[in-house]
Amino acid sequence: MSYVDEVIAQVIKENPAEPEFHQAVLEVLESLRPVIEANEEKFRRDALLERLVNPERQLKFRVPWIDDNGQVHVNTGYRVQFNSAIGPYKGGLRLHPSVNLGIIKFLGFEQIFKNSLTGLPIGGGKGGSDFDPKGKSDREIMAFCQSFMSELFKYIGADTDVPAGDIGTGAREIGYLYGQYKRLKGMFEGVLTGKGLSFGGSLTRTEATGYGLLYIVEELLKCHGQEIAGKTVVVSGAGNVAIYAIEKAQQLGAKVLTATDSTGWIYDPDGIDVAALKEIKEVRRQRLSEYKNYRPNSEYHEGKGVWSVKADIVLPCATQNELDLEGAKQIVANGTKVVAEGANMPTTVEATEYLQKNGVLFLPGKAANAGGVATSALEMSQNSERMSWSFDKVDAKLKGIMVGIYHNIDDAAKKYGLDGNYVAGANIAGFEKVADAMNAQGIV
Ligand code: NDP
Ligand code: 2IT
Repeated sequence: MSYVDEVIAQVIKENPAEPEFHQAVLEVLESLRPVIEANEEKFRRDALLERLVNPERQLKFRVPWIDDNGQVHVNTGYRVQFNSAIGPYKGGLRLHPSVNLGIIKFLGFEQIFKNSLTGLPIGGGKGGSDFDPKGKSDREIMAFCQSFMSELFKYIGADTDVPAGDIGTGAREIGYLYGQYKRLKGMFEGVLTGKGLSFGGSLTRTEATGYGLLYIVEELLKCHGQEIAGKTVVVSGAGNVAIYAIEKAQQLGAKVLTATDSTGWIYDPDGIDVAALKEIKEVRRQRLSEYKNYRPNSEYHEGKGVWSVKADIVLPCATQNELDLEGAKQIVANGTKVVAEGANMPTTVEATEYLQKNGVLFLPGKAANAGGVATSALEMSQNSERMSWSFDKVDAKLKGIMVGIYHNIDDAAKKYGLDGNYVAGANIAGFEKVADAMNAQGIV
């Protein structure tokens, strides 16, 4: 059996009931075959892949908190510190009822390669909890965040592990988490990113993932003799990534037709009204069905179905495995030219293969949504030098990073004869830097 196949078999055997983690590992290791097979004996002797797929450390802890009626609840908290070869662990905290260890491991594993692709010194990690922030009062959110941090603070720090936002964790949650960390540690340090601007946050971090997604799509199109202006776009999600992807797409002259949340989706033939979307989601924390009150010409549909809308560009920005084979077939039939992942692993393996085989230019999340974590690393730099950079300075750096990522993954794919396979290119380019650092640091 080849070394890659041996490690895939081990991962499946040793991590039962973690299908998302298997999916993420399989995708990366399949891409790495040409790299590993060129030097198989050395990789096998050093157990490089076993070290890569086993987190350096995984923490699981109890999070008790009291609701507004005096009832005590107990959630489970996680932090997976996956790989620190190139820098402190870095990655978000997801608060969603679906969270379990396998989901945090898939996200932490992806983060290793994504963070490497940014070119900045950040390792891979992820955390979160099965706590559901929906429908909770501000006081309940604060109670949860304080309890979560009362355990997590022992294991993180500005030079060891720097968490940030993800699904269900936005500016409000980061504020409460930061306040509790500072209180317990007695230290004002850049231990979280996505902080408020009044206490060490970076301009552009809120916008960064969505804006970065459009910057890399812009470069992809440019290298294929096209531009974003005049294109139609389908977006899924209505959270942080989706909102700022829609905003930047429209600034660049595209028309975004859709957004989704977990209950349904909207279609606006005149282009999504971003101000209305922000009001509904960021301020009022309401369902998307409210959008019709702002835009009578729009449609609201319960449930799924957004991939049936015809567009030139499709940007899945909600959650893992939301775009399946059936959706991919609709997208191809609609003549879509580009699919770029704003979310982490939103496209199933079968859907990805179908899109690639049918000539769709496909950018994987590791590359396409790396703008968020890259800007988090810029926030860390600003905190270290006790400075704040202007919006334009951070935005220009973000754009430079996204353009750089596109060429890095394009070159890596070409180097192995896989021209246009950006999945392989991202996995290979991300891996090469991490593997080099792991080799140089000996068996640790
Ligand atoms: P938010 O919580 O701000 O928004 C998530 C959006 O996706 C909401 O509209 C939510 O709907 C929807 N959603 C979440 N889970 C599901 C589900 N199981 N089924 C259907 N819809 C769902 O999160 P973000 O925008 O921050 O994150 C979106 C994606 O982008 C995630 O995959 C995340 O890992 C990834 N990402 C985020 C980055 C960041 O900087 N925030 C950086 C890079 C990647 P509802 O409100 O109804 O639950
Ligand atoms: O998936 C991701 O890259 C994020 N949720 C952002 C992580 C970060 O540390 O900014």
